[in-house]
Amino acid sequence: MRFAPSSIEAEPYPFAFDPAATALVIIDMQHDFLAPGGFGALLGNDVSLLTQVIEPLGAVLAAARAAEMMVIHTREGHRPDLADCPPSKLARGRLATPIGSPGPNGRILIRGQAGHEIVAALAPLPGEIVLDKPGKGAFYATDLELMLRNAQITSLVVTGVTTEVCVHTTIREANDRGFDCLVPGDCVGSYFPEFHEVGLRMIAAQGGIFGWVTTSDHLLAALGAERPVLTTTQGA
Ligand code: TIU
Repeated sequence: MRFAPSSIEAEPYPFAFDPAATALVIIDMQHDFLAPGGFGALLGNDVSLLTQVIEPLGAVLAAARAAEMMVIHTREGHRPDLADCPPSKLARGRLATPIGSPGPNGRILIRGQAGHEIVAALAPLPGEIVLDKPGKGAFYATDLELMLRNAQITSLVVTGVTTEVCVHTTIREANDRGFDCLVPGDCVGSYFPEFHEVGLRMIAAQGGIFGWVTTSDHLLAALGAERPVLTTTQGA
């Protein structure tokens, strides 16, 4: 069901939301960033900090699907021969197990490997766009802008991981291309809580220099959806 345009409570001021002209972009919710043994973990990060994004983002994804919004899932990763991996990216971090090395989830950050897949709770449906990207930004070396323009999309709801890396880079790229970006803060996550918080503030500061920040609850309300009540089975 299509929803009429509405206004969403946000920082720095209400966001003019038209679901028909807005795409939900889900950045890199892959095992390589969320599971032990992946790229994120090998960089020295605590991956458990990211899993809290899955539940609110799952509710937003369900509501966006019900509202027939365009949905785009991105994945960061490289060709098996690493032809699309800059030598600088391969060398960065002086990792003992660099991109392409075998790991518990297959070769690290390589397309087609288990670690490269999107977590099951947010798995793409047939008809949804899955965009493989070699960089941090979703516009760099991809056909994202072409697909958005063809679909007459003017605004993006940007979600996923990590707040200050791939989410921020994508928002900055989108902003310079003239797209309005709305970020539900609980639907993005970082290995660094302080970077997450400042990353969100940087988006909405200076009159919304990069975009708007809201919550999944405000976004769900605009989509006529409610957060599912989580029930626990005690004593079972
Ligand atoms: N390391 C880190 O925070 N992020 C990435 O390398 N990629 C994404 O953010 N997807």
